[in-house]
Amino acid sequence: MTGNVFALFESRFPSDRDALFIESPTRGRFSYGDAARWTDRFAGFLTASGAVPGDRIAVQVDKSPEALFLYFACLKAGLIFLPLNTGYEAEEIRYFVGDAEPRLFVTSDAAAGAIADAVGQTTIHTLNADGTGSLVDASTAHDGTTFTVQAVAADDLASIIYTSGTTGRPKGAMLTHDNLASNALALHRIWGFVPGDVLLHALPIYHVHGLFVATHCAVLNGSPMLFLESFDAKTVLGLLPRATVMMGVPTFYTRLLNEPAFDATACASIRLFVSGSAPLLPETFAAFKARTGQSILERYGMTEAGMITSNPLDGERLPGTVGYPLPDVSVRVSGEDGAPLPAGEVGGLEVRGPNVFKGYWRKPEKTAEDMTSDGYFRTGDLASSGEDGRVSLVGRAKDLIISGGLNIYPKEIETEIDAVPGVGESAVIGLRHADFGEAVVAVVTRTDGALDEDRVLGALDGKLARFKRPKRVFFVEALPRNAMGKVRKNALRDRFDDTFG
Ligand code: MLC
Ligand code: AMP
Repeated sequence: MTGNVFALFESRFPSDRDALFIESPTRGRFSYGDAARWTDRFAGFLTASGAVPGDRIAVQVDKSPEALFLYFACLKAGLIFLPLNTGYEAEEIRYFVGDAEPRLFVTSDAAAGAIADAVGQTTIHTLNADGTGSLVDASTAHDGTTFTVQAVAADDLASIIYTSGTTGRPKGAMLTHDNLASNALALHRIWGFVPGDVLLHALPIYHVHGLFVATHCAVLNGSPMLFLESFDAKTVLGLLPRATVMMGVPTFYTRLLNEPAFDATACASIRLFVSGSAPLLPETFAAFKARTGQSILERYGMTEAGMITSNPLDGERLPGTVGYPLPDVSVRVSGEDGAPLPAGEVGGLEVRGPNVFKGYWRKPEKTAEDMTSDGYFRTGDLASSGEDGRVSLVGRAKDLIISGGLNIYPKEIETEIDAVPGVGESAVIGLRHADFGEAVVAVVTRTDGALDEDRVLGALDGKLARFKRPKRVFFVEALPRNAMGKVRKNALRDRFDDTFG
């Protein structure tokens, strides 16, 4: 019995291979048989090109059915899938390639020129959202061939996903086949997937939410996915009557609520709305319930540990809480001295279980720093746990902004801004934003009085993904500091609180 998670997936493909797997408004219909064929084609090609188990395949492409099949192919061939947000710019790519040393970098034809220098000597192939590209052409000879699942150990790596941090450069979180399998099986069970379920999939597939949580549930259920290239509220509204489950970040739900036509009738076929990746505001939960009669199920997770807790499918879904630990997952709340805290007290949330990653790629000291001696991972989230084990997140120990479900670490942006000529120093903060939940803002002191917002932002071009760019830059005489010399970001947040209304 192999530990390859793809063997589990394949065992759940419907026996009728004509059964629908993906329906895309732009790309049409792909059956489970199509998925199997493309997976074998890509796996055969990658292997014939010399890729061997353990090699990294970096993939920065727009969402498409073939992009998902490339992920499957990597799993099946024992290669390590390394997805990258399409927003990452050349300088960010240069770092990822240097750190991960992928055997192959897959990009789009449109982006290939801009990143060529950053990718260096690494072989490049292309895969475009319309299903064209050199990867497709080069793999033609493998179409229709059969590829046998590569035997791997359950704790061999299936994927590396980069996550940023409060200090230093992004770190590659190493996820094993068993991390993915155990989490997928748990979610499939606790969210009660049943024959006939149809998943509305509008998330990107370069982060754990869209790639693992959503896709794996559908595959384990042998279900179809209505697969959108990106989230568009009107398109989603049109497709909802054909779906039974939808997963999204809170921005999806606030945008749906902004659609006057969104009501109980529009989502009458949906049995489950799931939210995660960022806090779902209790007012959004309440507005959604008032409009549709449905309670959004909020769950909590992170790249390093997959899904950790979930509100119940059958019991009460409480706004402002993230529910109970998944089966086989244990969580605890610890004080600064590392001792577990009693129910109700706020401390650092720690997690242990088959979902917890193997460590940071080539960073054993960083991995050791974040693990306790008894095998718990320190999430960096602040939480309290109720008497019944229900978890509430109450803040973050890490200086992190979550904007539209994407994590942004201020330090990374401050470092770039501080290097701009004419800048004295900077502090990057997250401010309340009706659409993104939090929006990035930079507060800057200048040594050159002529420095303006455009020049600061222009200096970030090519260096930082655009979703990380401050939506505003404010200039101040001096940054407020506490007695220890630390910037008082709370004071800045209060001062600029009403920037976005
Ligand atoms: C896009 N932009 C953003 C942004 N997304 N800015 C801040 N925050 C975001 N999240 C910027 C773009 O750079 C662009 O700016 C402008 O907004 C319009 O871009 P767009 O592509 O048209 O945006 P839109 O389609 O509206 O995208 C917004 C979104 C998307 C919320 C639909 O970001 C999204 O799908 N988010 C989901 C992210 C996700 O999957 N998170 C899960 C991580 S896993 P400019 O300047 O270029 O014009 C995780 C673990 C867990 O957290 O628990 O799940
Ligand atoms: P990432 O590192 O991109 O995987 O993001 C993980 C982080 O997202 C977690 O550590 C939390 O801070 C945050 N997060 C995920 N789900 C939730 C949620 N339901 N509520 C609040 N924060 C969340």
